[in-house]
Amino acid sequence: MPEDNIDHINFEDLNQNALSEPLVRHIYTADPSAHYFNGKIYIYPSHDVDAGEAFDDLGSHFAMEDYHVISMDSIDSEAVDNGVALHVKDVPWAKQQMWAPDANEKNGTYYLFFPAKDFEGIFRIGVAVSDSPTGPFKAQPNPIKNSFSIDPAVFKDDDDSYYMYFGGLWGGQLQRWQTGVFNPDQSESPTAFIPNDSEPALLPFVAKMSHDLLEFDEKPKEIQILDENGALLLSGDNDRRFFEAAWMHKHNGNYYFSYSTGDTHFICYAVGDNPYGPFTFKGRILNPVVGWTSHHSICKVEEKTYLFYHDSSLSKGVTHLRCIKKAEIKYREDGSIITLDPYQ
Ligand code: FUB
Repeated sequence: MPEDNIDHINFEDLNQNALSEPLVRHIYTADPSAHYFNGKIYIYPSHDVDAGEAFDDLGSHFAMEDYHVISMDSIDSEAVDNGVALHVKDVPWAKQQMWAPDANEKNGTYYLFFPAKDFEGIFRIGVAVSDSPTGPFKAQPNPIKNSFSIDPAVFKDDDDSYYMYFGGLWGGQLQRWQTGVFNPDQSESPTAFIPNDSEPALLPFVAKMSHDLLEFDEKPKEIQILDENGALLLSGDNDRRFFEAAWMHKHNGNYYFSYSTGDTHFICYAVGDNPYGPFTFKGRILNPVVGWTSHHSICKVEEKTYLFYHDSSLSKGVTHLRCIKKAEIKYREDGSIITLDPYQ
């Protein structure tokens, strides 16, 4: 149910039939990256605000300035806002647009990973550090070397290696990095440099993290997403190809790479046998929500697995004023995920 259809939505009916309720209502939140640390749930969302920027296809209206960490004692308990965890004014290299973050823990230290535009208007990914999962976080003076684009998701594998998955099209600038160097074209067209429909789709990236989690340990590698015949998904395969919002989780020893298809508004997944892929497309996790963007994380809490996602229901459909939600996801015997409908 993307943005252009909202005139037809009766929000009272929609909320009554919604799969789940907003987790918090006093601020707008989006892009929830959820983790289970020491028996509690911590959610690292974007903090949506209305900064008065006009809507455009490069996402200028997503003019967020800070992050708040939301915590929950258990999956059904109240979601608590722990206040400002990091503000853009305290990030030496960042100018604006604090987009979808993630976090992880190593040896009792917590790391917040976040994209923001630098003073040249280029999205980079930074790290900020705290001794508490709720912050406040102290930003490193510079972004991660060789980082680019948006939507970092940092996955800890069973052997204690950490990998960052990232990338996002259009306003996320992934299409500008095809030569390995930022293309400074000023056309401001979100689709400039997107391959033709019959060419392979642009791919997200993964990099193993250094031991201190502050840098990449290797040059980021492209992640292949293949169809059922082993061919790369094509750029025109809009219902299946990667757009943004990467996430990685494991189930029964397999690696599930999930992501948003952006302008077709699905959360999809592909499965592989190692953290680098290739991953074979398997299906949808979540059908379109109210609002243009769809973004998620997947977090195991005790024996169950939950999808954390967002929609724009709290603001009655305003694209950049979203609210985070959660719902249980279930797997079939063969490992496939049962698709969720956000409204019944
Ligand atoms: O929240 C800003 C951007 O919108 C995120 O980085 C994207 O994933 C989309 O949700």
